[in-house]
Amino acid sequence: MGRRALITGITGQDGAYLAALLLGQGYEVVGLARRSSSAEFACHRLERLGVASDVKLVDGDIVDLSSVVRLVGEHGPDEIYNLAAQSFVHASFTQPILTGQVTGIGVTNLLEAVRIVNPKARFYQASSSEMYGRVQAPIQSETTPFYPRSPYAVAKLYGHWITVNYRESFGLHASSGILFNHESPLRGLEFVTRKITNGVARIKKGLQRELRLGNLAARRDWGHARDYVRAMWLMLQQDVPGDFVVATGRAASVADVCRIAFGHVGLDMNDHIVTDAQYLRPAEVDTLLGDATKARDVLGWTPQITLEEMIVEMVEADLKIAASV
Ligand code: NDP
Ligand code: GDR
Repeated sequence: MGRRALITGITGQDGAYLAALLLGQGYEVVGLARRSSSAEFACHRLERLGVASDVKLVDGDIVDLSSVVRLVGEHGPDEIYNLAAQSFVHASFTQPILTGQVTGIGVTNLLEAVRIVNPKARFYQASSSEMYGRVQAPIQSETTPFYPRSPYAVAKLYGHWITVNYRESFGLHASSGILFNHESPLRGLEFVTRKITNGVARIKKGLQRELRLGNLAARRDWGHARDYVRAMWLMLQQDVPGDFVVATGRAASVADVCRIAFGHVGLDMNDHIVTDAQYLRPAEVDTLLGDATKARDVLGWTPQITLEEMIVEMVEADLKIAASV
């Protein structure tokens, strides 16, 4: 019998890559998507990967317990991947309550649905390196203490611990993936890597002259979303659920990403970057660097795509988009 997966957040970056991965493995994929007045745009990422017609989209919202209970009951998934979130850190400072409801309490809604109607389902929670915030160790692993620095990170920390709690309290097969930043050509335009690659492409094509950014010194451990969704799937294939850091083990600054992206098209970043205080955050996460030893040893997972390869892939994809404007 084929396996069935339910993905929340299927219209986002990771949702698209994970759907493609699972379809390739022969899964039936059901995706929870919010009703929208612009539904014609909702599937653009799934369309870019050529899988939009292969997934079954169902209306729902993870804040709405009744819709989640109904979906988990009706579709009886073997695996549930909770990728839905208000995921933009900057926006969480201006919409802290919404972020808490979606990114935090939404996780409990799903776990309640699993516990009540389908306790055999395996559950994945999309936790985040942002939970380390003001880092308590130079390299962060599953045992490093957390110190969240934004309403988003506080909500994710709640989501992480409620997942651990349901595993320990009710014996659910619930795993939490503590994923460090991962990017791709499907990344939302507001996140810094895509903002840079899109900006570089538009500058190269003469569509804009400058690129306005915030903190160029911030350092992140950046990987590729295609690599990272594989780690999610591997977590749910284990006999024993757990928590796993997923990271490359290499950090680079926002300025480094600019250098790679501008360099690829033969431009000097110093001619185009303008720093703008509106992109600074009330509390910043200065640096993150992950230790994915457990993921390597237990899951057999290692990243395949380098930062340079990823940024070049993103610039090339954005050049194509800019050329069609
Ligand atoms: P995106 O922002 O691209 O996607 C978020 C998804 O959540 C979208 O499909 C969005 O739907 C959906 N969503 C938002 N609110 C709700 C709601 N109330 N009910 C149902 N769906 C909702 O995020 P990514 O794909 O980048 O990330 C996936 C998950 O992983 C997120 O939880 C994120 O916080 C987490 N994460 C991401 C990392 C990264 O570097 N990308 C690193 C660590 C964790 P819509 O299209 O309608 O807006
Ligand atoms: P992050 O990603 O906050 O790490 O969260 P983002 O790309 O937004 O910021 C990364 C770093 O770049 C700095 N920065 C800017 N950021 C944005 N967005 N725009 C700018 O102009 C800019 N200039 C500098 C930021 O200050 C920050 O330090 C992402 C999200 O996907 C989360 O959902 C996920 O949990 C974490 O990654 C891991």
